[in-house]
Amino acid sequence: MPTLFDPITIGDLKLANRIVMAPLTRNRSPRGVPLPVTATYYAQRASAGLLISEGTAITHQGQGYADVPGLYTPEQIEGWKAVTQAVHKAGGRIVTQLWHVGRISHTSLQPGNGAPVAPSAVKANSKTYIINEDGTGGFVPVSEPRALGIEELPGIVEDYRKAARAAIDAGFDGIEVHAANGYLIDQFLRSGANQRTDAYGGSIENRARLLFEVLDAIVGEIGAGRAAIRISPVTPANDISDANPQPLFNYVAEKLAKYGLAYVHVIEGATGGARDFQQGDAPFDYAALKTIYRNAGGNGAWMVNNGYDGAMAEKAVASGEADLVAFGKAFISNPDLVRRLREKAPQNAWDQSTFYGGGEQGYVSYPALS
Ligand code: 8OZ
Repeated sequence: MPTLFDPITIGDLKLANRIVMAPLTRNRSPRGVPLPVTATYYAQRASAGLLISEGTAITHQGQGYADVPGLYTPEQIEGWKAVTQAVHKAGGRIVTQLWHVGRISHTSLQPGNGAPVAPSAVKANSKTYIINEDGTGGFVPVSEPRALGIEELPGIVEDYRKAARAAIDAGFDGIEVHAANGYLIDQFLRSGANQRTDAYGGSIENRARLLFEVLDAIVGEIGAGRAAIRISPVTPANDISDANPQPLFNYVAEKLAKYGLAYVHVIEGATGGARDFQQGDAPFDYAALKTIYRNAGGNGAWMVNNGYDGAMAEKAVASGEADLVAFGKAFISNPDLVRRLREKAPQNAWDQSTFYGGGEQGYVSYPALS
């Protein structure tokens, strides 16, 4: 019976254990450039089997929040090099999460202060975080998006390919495509945000087309063993919805099987909220999703996330339900979470007020066990 603390090989990566730091937005990268303190932050957490970076914009157009990092300028790539070197020196592994927010953005964050882009010109009932000219930050409603022209989509696929290459140049061990939480790829996937009538809208196959074009490009560029994906079949995050998510994600899982990705990362339920959250007529069947993936030949690691504590995680791995478990907020406040889980030691509480933006407090200030 495998335990949470056993090593595992996933794709091209050898991990020391099955505990993963989930991607966590921290808004501490002015101009999209990770600071030296960001290297400290990730290196402090390097005992995780795998670190997944915070969502990292593939282009300026993909930016949706103030001070989130990018991978599209030389300065950003240099900034990340210091991070990946620090993590590797500490014995860890780190992949980056490639992010295009689509409609979850604000004109002030976009090139030329233009409208954010989306599958359709449907505004989300959602907010984003911006920093005003006087330096104060705050949440504001997202801006009205414009629908992407079909002729623009190859450019977006190309942006993902370039960002995957930039990630490898920056020293990352691989990439995770952010196809979750109501951002661009999820906006194409799920019917609530996609009203297109061309080859990218309507049928399940059409709505999933952009995702698979992106994966084809990335896998062609860096290989499947360093590529992965994150999905969230029923989350309502960022006002996203689908009337019938099970067949949609069953299709996605079956098609993912042939890629040979390092892992498939599934957010179960509402991101950061109820695990039994439901969209459509029936509870989502995650076990069925995994079975479809395995039966279709999918051999990537199955990573689960959302509200796991140590006991749940141990059970998920021991039973074979999951190969890897990703922890979010607990990793913000416990740099040595792996040790605390192993020793069943008490955990530091997190301070929500320092999640987004700010300096070292609440970032690199949480103590490890002595
Ligand atoms: C919280 C704040 C900003 C962004 C996600 C990237 O939900 C995010 C995110 C979360 O995936």
